[in-house]
Amino acid sequence: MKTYKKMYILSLLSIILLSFSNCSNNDSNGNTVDPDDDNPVTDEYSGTASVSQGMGITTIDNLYEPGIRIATMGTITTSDNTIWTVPAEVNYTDNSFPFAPDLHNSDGTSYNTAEEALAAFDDTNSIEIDSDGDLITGYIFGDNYFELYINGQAVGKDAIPFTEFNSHIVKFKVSRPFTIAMKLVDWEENLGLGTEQNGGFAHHPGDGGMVAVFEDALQNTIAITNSDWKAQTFYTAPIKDLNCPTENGTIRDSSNCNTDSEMDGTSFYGLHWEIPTNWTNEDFDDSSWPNATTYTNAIIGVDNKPSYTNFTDVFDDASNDAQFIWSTNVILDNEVIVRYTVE
Ligand SMILES: [Ca+2]
Ligand SMILES: [Ca+2]
Ligand SMILES: [Ca+2]
Ligand SMILES: [Ca+2]
Repeated sequence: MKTYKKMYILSLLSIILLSFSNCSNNDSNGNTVDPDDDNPVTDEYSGTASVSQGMGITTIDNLYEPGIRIATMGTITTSDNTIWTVPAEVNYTDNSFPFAPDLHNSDGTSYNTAEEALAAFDDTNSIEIDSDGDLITGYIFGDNYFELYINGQAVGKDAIPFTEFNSHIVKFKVSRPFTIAMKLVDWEENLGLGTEQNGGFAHHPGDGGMVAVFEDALQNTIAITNSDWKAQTFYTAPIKDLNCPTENGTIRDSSNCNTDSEMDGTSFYGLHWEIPTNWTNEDFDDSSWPNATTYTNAIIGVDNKPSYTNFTDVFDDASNDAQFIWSTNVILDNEVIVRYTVE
């Protein structure tokens, strides 16, 4: 996690001030109260995450000016005094991390078919991992943002962090077996709250979802997203009641948590877990991670999105039907790592 020194000192100061203001053992009616009752985190939450409450602080106003929704970024301090980047730490502004070429991008290049995109692919955009490897093509649609690594090497990032919805085609040269590792982000308008304005509500919890197909040079499908992939969440919000999330081994389960839209999200909580440093590598041990949960096209809601529907021959191929995947909660889990090794 990134530390912003200035902000850290400021938040420390505000925590000190807050603790002073909490020193009074009398509530507004003059009754003596147990100071622990003021700390819902220690009183209610029993999981392994760091817990934030309320809105984060904006550090980047908008990552992507042409976007329909504003792709803001920021930080939030959790009750254990750690600072987290929200919605996720990403490499969007890092020029050394390549943008994935467009499959369909309303602000860039849009192809009508996968075949057309493949024929037009500029091979200088192909990423070499192994010089004597196989040439692999990947088709990816992510709601809202992804970063793709193959064997720990950065291969492509999503051109549009939030909206409009877009899709990508990537090519890379690698020897099999190889490991696909992706950071997936369901972006948010209200930092740390996991919400966006939608359907007349100021705080609507948006959803995620990612589908991908990988083919060899002969256009044989060698990998599709499905429940054989691993998926783990590292940021879950909004949480309205700290009693609702549960954990069973590595499963971070928020399926009991309320997902209704609200007008006021100022008291919402967020759950943050540290991402292991070597998560992109082929030798990272993901064996204890949960398998990915699959979601139908209807649940993700892609019917009206040409960045998906133009390419259903790839994404919905009857003999190799790629599934939308995410962690166990496609609404509340907002930063998810998925991994899969292609034999
Ligand atoms: Ca995107
Ligand atoms: Ca969400
Ligand atoms: Ca979304
Ligand atoms: Ca499909």
